[in-house]
Amino acid sequence: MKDRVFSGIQPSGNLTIGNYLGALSNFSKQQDKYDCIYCVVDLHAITSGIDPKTLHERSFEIMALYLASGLDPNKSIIFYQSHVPAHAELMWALNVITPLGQLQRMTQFKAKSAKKDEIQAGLLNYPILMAGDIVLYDAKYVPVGDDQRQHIEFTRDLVEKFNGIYGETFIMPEMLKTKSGARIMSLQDPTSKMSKSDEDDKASIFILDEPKRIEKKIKSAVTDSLGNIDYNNEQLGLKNLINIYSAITLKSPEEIVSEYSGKGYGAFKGDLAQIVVEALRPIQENYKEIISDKGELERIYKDGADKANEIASKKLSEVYEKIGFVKK
Ligand code: AQP
Repeated sequence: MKDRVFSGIQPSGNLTIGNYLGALSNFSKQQDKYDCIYCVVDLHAITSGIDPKTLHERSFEIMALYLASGLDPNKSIIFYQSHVPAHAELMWALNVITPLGQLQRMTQFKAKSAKKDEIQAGLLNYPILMAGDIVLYDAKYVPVGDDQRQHIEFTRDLVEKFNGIYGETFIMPEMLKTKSGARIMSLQDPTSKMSKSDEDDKASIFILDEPKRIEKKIKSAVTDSLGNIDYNNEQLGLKNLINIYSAITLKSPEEIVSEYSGKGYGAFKGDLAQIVVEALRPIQENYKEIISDKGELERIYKDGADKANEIASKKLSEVYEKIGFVKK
């Protein structure tokens, strides 16, 4: 039997190349080796306070992008999280054993709650929902970007805790590392990560951005006044651009630095823009075709939900039995 892979992306905004390089581009690569389950995590997305119309549109967009980037519904299970009730149900069972202090120490919670006047419990409990997503399917590997490392560690802690209280129930998951898994930073502030919910449009390159827009954003990306191509922590803006270049071409930062040594930022940025445009072109073309056939899209996600429900409801019954709930 193949090991299982699980991952998901929130429909909380337009997908960025951070989402693409950190997560999505790795999804389809796992399909032949593993038993893959990919979810559009819409329950997570509502922690961002997204309005219903935008959530609805983004949910279709991400499903279409999953397929456009090469996910094959005959090989992988692809579905919406809200179509499988066991996600929310398992979360409750995990919620009651999670220490509050651990949730309050999570970096993502601290960063997101710092921007809010009123902090909702959903934002705090987000990592529990994520842990449940993973363990519900006995996933061994989780392909996520580097920014999610802490959430995977949290999931591992929770597995240990649950298994310790109720006996061996969940598999210990691991982050699936890939070559292009670097953390991509904002083009306008290279100290914060590129995020789909960033309000500054120039901070992110979106997968569906037109070529001219991509060129413009890369040209206006923040660099420095040193003017020499180098890879170090004094030139964080440039370092981030080199990471993007490296993640797409799989050339090492050292190779890239030596290729551009003596050339200005303009030449480097021009080439990078072309590399990004060409990497996204096939996905954008596939996307246009897929999104125009909503009927087929619906058939795919409904079929995915049926398959996911079958696996998830069995696991939830096992969990409920371990906890001591009376069987119905
Ligand atoms: N900047 C990034 N670099 C590398 N990987 C990234 N990911 C996100 N941003 C980067 C990876 O993309 C997947 C998307 O996960 P998500 O949508 O569940 O949540 P997220 O990490 O919170 O993504 P965003 O774009 O920052 O969304 P918002 O703005 O809504 O919070 C994950 O695998 C993540 O590692």
